[in-house]
Amino acid sequence: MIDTKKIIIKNPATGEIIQEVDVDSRTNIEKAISSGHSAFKTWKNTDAHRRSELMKNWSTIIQDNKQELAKLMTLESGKPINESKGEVDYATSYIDWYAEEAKRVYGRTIPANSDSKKIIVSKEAVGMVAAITPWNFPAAMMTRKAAPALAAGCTFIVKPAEETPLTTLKLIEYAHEAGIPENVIQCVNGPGKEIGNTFTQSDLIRKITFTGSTPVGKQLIKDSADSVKHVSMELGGHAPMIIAKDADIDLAVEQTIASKFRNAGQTCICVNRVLVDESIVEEFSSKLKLEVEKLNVGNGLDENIQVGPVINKKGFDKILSQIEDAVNKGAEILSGNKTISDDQDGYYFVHPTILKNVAKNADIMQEETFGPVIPITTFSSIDEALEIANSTPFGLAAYFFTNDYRIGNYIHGNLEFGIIGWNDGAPSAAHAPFGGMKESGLGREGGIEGIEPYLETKYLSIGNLK
Ligand code: TXE
Repeated sequence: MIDTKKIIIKNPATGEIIQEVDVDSRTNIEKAISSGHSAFKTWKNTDAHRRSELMKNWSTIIQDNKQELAKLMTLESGKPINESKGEVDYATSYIDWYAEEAKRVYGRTIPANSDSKKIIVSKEAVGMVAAITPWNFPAAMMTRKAAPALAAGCTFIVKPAEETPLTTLKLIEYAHEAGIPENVIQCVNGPGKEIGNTFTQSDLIRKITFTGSTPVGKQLIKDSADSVKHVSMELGGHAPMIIAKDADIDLAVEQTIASKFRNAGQTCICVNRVLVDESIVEEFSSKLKLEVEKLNVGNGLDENIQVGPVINKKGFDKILSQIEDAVNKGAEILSGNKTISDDQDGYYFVHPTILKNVAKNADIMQEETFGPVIPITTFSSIDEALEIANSTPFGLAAYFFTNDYRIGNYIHGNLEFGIIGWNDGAPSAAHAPFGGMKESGLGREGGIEGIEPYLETKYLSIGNLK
């Protein structure tokens, strides 16, 4: 919730106010951009081994403060405390990975078409980078952008989501404590649209990196065109999970739960549509129901809770309207669909819900849910499953379960998605290139690919050597 000068951060599990954060004025933001820009030359020319060392210090300080940071994350985002601790590890894994990659930004030489010439290709930092991050992974979405940017030699400014700025502010504090100069990594706070406009309108910012909804991503791409900025976009997903008739059903049930209920289903790669071969749907659904009903819903500070609240009323209403629409179009509620809400700005719990016989034209089969709901539909052939899987504008993550190599190879080859899990519901890792096709985004974060979007290519032709 925002007034003109303060962002009020509330615990989504209780509705209680945790803290207020100042909204930065446009003048403040422009000053921050200008100081980040003036720091660029020095940071870019700081040798890669030194940058790497400072990043490692940053990672160590974050780990030293893991318990405190995890608690803060649970308070502002609602996610279960064990997931918050896992997210701290996940967040530092990006810093650790790119602290090493900083030392491996290689150029090359090209054989010239004359013996009196030499051509040398080098990679250089793109300049100052502005990041806009969401609330679902307050630590990892920030480090996944900051780490490759700093490793490449870019300076960095981030605007976290209004719901969860506290984790980011802590991470920035730790970065400065680690010795990364204050104007090399900065944070500004306030409403997305205004700050987004300030970023895109600034000629000093050379790259925008964003994780969030597809409509906002499209707007940022358009606005970045005026000064031809680099863009990286990690946008919405709508992951299908295909369960073939030979699949290990117990494994598929376990992985569906692990993928779907992490962060109460508010994850861009979590399973959104479960497509099951019609011959095994009864067995799969009844096993899934048994396991889903064991999950505990409640305040994430309690170690026994697996499903916390959803982030806010907007998210809560979207989930309930998708359930209602599916039921109106013929779906059966197999489990869940209970909510707890007292209509305050906080306290929004949706119980894990399974919907069976979901019509292919239901909203939940077309739009990202961002909530703990599993819609199940059936298919009678792998080609039909692929057609359903590829039938949305999204192309981030997809999953399938089969033990038949030929079927798996065929499914893999025909899915239009950037991240694919085969008998694996948790594919994400700092050392692998995370990102989507189609309207799910542009660019990759993680792996050796993840530093490329922060680098420019420059070539030098040396002539008249003889
Ligand atoms: O997203 P927004 P919201 C999806 C998910 C969710 C839906 C809406 O389906 O239900 O989006 O969530 C900033 N210019 N994802 O409303 O608005 C905003 O301040 C510049 C998937 O939270 O996109 C915040 O920092 N920035 C996604 C960030 O964008 C703007 C994660 C995300 O907010 C802006 C989050 C503007 N005009 C939501 N408007 C994923 N890929 O994981 C808002 N922002």
